[in-house]
Amino acid sequence: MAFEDIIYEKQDGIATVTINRPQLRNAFRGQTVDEMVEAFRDAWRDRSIGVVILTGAGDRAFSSGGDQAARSGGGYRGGMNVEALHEVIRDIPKPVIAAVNGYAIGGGHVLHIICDLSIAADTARFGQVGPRVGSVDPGFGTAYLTRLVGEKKAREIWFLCRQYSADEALEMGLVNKVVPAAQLMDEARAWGREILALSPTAIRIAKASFNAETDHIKGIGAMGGISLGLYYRTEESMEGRNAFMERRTPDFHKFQK
Ligand code: 2NE
Repeated sequence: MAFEDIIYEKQDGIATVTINRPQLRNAFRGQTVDEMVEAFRDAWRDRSIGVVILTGAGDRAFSSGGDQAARSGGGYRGGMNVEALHEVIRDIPKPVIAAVNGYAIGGGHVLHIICDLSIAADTARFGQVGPRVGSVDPGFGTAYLTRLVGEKKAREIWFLCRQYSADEALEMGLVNKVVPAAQLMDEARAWGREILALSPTAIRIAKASFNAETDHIKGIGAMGGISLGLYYRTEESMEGRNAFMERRTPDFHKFQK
C-alpha cells in the first residue's frame, strides 16, 4: 500500500497509523481520511495485529481536524468521508489507542474521542473549534463526548471553543494517562503489549459490548453529516472558514436569529 498523507507501520502485533501532514498541524483532507480508512481496514483483516495506535507526525499536533485550505462553499474538495473513518475506528474488533502528541483540535479532537483509549503527551492541547471556524461535528463528537465528560463539560467544550491542557483532559476523563512527551510512543506501545497478552476474543467481545451501548450515535452522525453539508454552503459557515484562513476574528453578528 502506497500512502501519501499517512505512515502505516506494523510491528510485533501493533499497527501504527500516523497522520503525516505536520506542516498543517496534521490537518486531514479527503485523501488523508481515505488512506486512514484503508489502513484501519488492513489492520482489521491482518490476523497478526491485535492493537492499533493512532498518532500524528512531529511534536506539535495529533491533528487539527479538516484541512480548511481544501474547503470551499461546496464542502471539502473531492469529498471527505469522515463518517467512514469514525465507523472503522469504532468497529474494528481490536483496541485503538490514540497517542496524542500535541494539538487535538476540531475533527482531530473527535478522532481521539472515538479511540478506545487515549494517552497524552504532557504537551498535548485539546479542544473543539467548529463554531469559531464555521463547522460542527455532530454525532460522536458531541453525543459520545458527553459520555466521557458529562453534559455540562461537553457543552462548555463546544459552546466556548477553549483549549484544555493534558492535565485538564485527564481530570475530566478525556484521556487515560498523561506522560512526558518523549515517552509517549513507548507508553502507548507498552499499553498495546499489555493488551496483546490478553485473550483477543474476550477483548473483541468487550469492545463490541461497549460499542452496543452507543451505536445509535452513528445515526445522529449520519444526520449531522447531511446538515453539515448544507451548513457548509452558507455565508455564515464560510465566514468562519475564511476568518481562520485570513487570520482574523470571525464576525457572526449578522447571522444571529
Ligand atoms: C491547531 C492550532 C491551534 C495550532 O495553532 P498554532 O498557532 O500552533 O499553528 P498555526 O500557525 O495556526 O498553524 C500552522 C500552520 O498550519 C495551518 C495553518 O494555517 C498554518 O499554516 P501556515 O501559516 O504555516 O501556512 N493549519 C493548522 N490547522 C489547519 C487546518 N485545520 N486546516 C488547514 N491549515 C491548518 C490552529 O492551527 C488551529 O486552531 N487549527 C484548527 C483549524 C480548524 O479550523 N480546524 C478544522 C475544524 S472543523 C473539522 O475539523 C471538521 C468538522 O468540524 C466536521 C467534520 C470534519 C472536520
